[in-house]
Amino acid sequence: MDEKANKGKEVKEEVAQETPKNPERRSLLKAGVVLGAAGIGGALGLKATDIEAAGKTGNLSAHVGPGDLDDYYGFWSGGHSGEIRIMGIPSGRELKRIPVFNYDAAYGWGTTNFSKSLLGDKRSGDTHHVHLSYNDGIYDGKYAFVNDKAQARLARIRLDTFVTDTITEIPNAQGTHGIFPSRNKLDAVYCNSEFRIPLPNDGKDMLDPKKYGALHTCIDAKSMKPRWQVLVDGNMDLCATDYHGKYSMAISYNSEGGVTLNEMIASDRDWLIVFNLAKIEADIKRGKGTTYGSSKVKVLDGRKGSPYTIYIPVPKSPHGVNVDPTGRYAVCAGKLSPTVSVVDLEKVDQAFAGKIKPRDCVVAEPEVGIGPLHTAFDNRGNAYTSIFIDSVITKWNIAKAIKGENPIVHKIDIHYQVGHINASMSETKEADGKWVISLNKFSKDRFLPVGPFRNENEQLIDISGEEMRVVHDVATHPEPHDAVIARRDLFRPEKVWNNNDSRFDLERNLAKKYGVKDLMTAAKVVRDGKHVYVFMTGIAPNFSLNEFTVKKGDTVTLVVTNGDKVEDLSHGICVSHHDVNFGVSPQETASATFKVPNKGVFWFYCPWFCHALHLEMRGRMIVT
Ligand code: CUK
Ligand code: CUA
Repeated sequence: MDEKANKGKEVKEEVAQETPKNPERRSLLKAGVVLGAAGIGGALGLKATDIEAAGKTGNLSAHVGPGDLDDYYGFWSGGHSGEIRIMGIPSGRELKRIPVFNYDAAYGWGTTNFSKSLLGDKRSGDTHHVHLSYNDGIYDGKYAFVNDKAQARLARIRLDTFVTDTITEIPNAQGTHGIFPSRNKLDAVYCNSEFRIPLPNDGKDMLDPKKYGALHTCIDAKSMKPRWQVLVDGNMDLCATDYHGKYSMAISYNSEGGVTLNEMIASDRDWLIVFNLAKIEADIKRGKGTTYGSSKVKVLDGRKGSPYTIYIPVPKSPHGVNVDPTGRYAVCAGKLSPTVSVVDLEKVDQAFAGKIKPRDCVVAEPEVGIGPLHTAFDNRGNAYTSIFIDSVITKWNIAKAIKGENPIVHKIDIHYQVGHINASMSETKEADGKWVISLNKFSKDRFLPVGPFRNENEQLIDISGEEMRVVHDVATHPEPHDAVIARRDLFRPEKVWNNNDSRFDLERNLAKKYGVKDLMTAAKVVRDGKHVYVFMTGIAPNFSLNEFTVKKGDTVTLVVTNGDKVEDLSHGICVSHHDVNFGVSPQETASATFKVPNKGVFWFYCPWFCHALHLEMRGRMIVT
């Protein structure tokens, strides 16, 4: 490996020198990103284009006819939009955008008092990883979780109503990136902080990166409160859990602890860190651990040599870690090494007990292509690894890799530069081997050009046969980071809100305080000093109030309930010139609070086309 690594360095320099002055996009990308990867291990000698059609391809169709429903829900990370998106698979139809860390006028996310209570004054996020809650290795249909890398937060989305219900700030963390929930039951969500920072980050030790640290955080999946944190070496990237609640795992690069690019990629090997959850929980229960700054969350020291962790060496600046549907193997993608490392989780206990070396848990390390990032699985013992630099997906057989045979089954070109990949039900024990989605970072020539900021491309791949087959290009908004494809029968979304839902507690309390008996029929204006509370109901095509009067300089809280019980009949309210606009779906209540700085007449209106007389569904706010 040493020799290869040195060779890698030479090639890196060569590549840098060879970068042309006006490089074509693809070559620029290769030169810029390949860095240490190009030379290590050399070329595989097997190009996608060289592969002869050796077997049968599947014959699944992405066509979902008018009126027909998709077989799967897709849960898509919205990347730097800060939202998540719900897709129909295999059609690729975008069904819904769920605002999470972002502002969204359609739903009034960032406007309503409920959403503001979660967001504070932040309006942006960077979502990377969406995962669903599990019971016994299968999605339980209750929640989705998503990280915000930008501001170190974790959000929970309810899947009865497909709305964000909690956002948790992770203490002592920056760049919260990989997350993964427990797979045995609804228990915890493990979150990796990628960036090493001074602990506490209060102005001390800023120029001494050796003292920086990164924490692996356990968030309770029910309360969404942090339970504990563990300090580690390196920068954590992707996260995974086993199927039994014994381990969480973190890929860790920059074992060097460097702060510049060259420092960060100096070592041949970094790690898969495995956390011994029982040991950690037991010591936390005993009151062990320290705290940093104002956070009360206990932190255990899990750096190398601690009883809480083992550090399994894997090459090189690794990126993804994915556990196969049998639960036995964790596959670590090499990124700057053309290999994937197969870790046998059944050996991990022996490594914790000191009976074998951590590296002995690695049972195979096949070469799969230049720049491997993430791996998905079918139900026939095959793995599918996304290869960023080669722009291919490599299908390889896990058992063959372990036996030391050539494991490569097929490679397929994708367009272009795939990041994440996932397969239908891949992260459950019911992986079904039907579809792979390739989430590509570049679309280049695949769609009509739309200016310098292009859409990106996702390709749906039929994996039901021996060979893969691209069946569909789906243009997507930047940036598709990760996605989960889950069978539709696992979800039972509500059609109408339950008007007793705890989500409306704030509005219900206001109603109680100001003598409004029933929000479903409310029509009341109450003044409390300089604050005016306006309660109204929308039932198509009317608001229960045609007008209300306030005074210049007042603060207004507008509580609006959709009194209709008819499925699909949304209303909303938009107050002209006051930056207030939010929707309410059937039996939902929401509120917004705003200032009225100027005298005048301001029409409020329903912005959702709810009725033939929708345009007439409006009234006046009179400011005297
Ligand atoms: S990371 Cu985006 S390609 Cu944030 Cu999951 Cu690998
Ligand atoms: Cu109600 Cu339009």
